[in-house]
Amino acid sequence: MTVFKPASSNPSFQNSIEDRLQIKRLLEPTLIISTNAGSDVVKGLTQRPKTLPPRYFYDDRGSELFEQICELPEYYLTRTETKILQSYASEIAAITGACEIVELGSGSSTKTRILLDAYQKQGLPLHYLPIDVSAGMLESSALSLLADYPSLQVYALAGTYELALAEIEPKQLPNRMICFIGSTLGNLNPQECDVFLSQVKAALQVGEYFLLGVDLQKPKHILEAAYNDNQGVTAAFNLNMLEHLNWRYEGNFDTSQFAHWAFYNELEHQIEMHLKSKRSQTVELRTLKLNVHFEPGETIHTEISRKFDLNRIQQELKTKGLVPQKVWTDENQMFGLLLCQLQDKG
Ligand code: AVJ
Repeated sequence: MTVFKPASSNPSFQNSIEDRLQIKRLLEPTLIISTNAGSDVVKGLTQRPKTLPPRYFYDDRGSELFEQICELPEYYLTRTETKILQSYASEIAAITGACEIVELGSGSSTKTRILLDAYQKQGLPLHYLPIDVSAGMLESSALSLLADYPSLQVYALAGTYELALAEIEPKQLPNRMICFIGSTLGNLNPQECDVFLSQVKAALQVGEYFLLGVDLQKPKHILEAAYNDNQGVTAAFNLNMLEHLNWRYEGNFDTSQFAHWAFYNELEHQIEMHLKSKRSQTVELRTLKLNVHFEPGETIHTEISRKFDLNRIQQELKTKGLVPQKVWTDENQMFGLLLCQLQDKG
């Protein structure tokens, strides 16, 4: 269901914010009940060890908590990637030229502003297609961007990457760049990563671009501090997933009976986040007709956050026809930004 007003037919007239905004919801609550959505939760909570998909972090509250994480002194990722973007955004705009900026997991779109500024400076048209599972976040960030960029057009999609990548509107500009920044790729295990990159490839035409931000491998103490902050914001973010399930599936998780647990798995080069049951307890999710029993100390695995090797990820992208054109990093090689071009569809 799309609700928007047709753009003004008089081009000399400055279009209002509503005229420049489209939001399409691929995740309506009714749709969720009528399809088999939630089956991922049932599957995750009935296996051993228990798991939940990380996208359940991002209800409106979770998206806000993530914004707070980005500001934490221990969480170097956002700050570092922002610096890299500030240094190279004009180069990115020069390479891609006029292009639609599709952003997966756009959140608050704060870093996107750096790109928009660069395109605007070069006199390029601004078409932005943010995709996020949090519709509230999408709407508020789109409105704030539209107020600040008078020529910006926003076509927002509320939904999962998979749904959204298959639903992107026909292109109105010569080129397209799919942006996946913030190291969200790290949430996918190697197999899911492979599937995802194939979906990106399928959504692009030869000659189009993929901008990828990845967190790089580094000493354990730095990584573990970033996921166990002193103020407990990451713990609140992890626990909020249970509140989200309570809301979405009429659950009765008591978050005071679970604890945040995050560590770096050096063998797999990944941060793992879990929620640990403080006691024996049974939780009900009414909508899903599911009762879940927890032993004391039993865990739910909520997230992996993989840390990448710049050479390896470049190789992997190449096997998908996504050939890195430019690879940038910060002075301490904490974070990497790669601009790839799709060179073959084969
Ligand atoms: C948004 C997936 C990149 O893995 O660092 C932050 C999410 N989890 N703190 C990350 C997250 C815990 C974040 N990503």
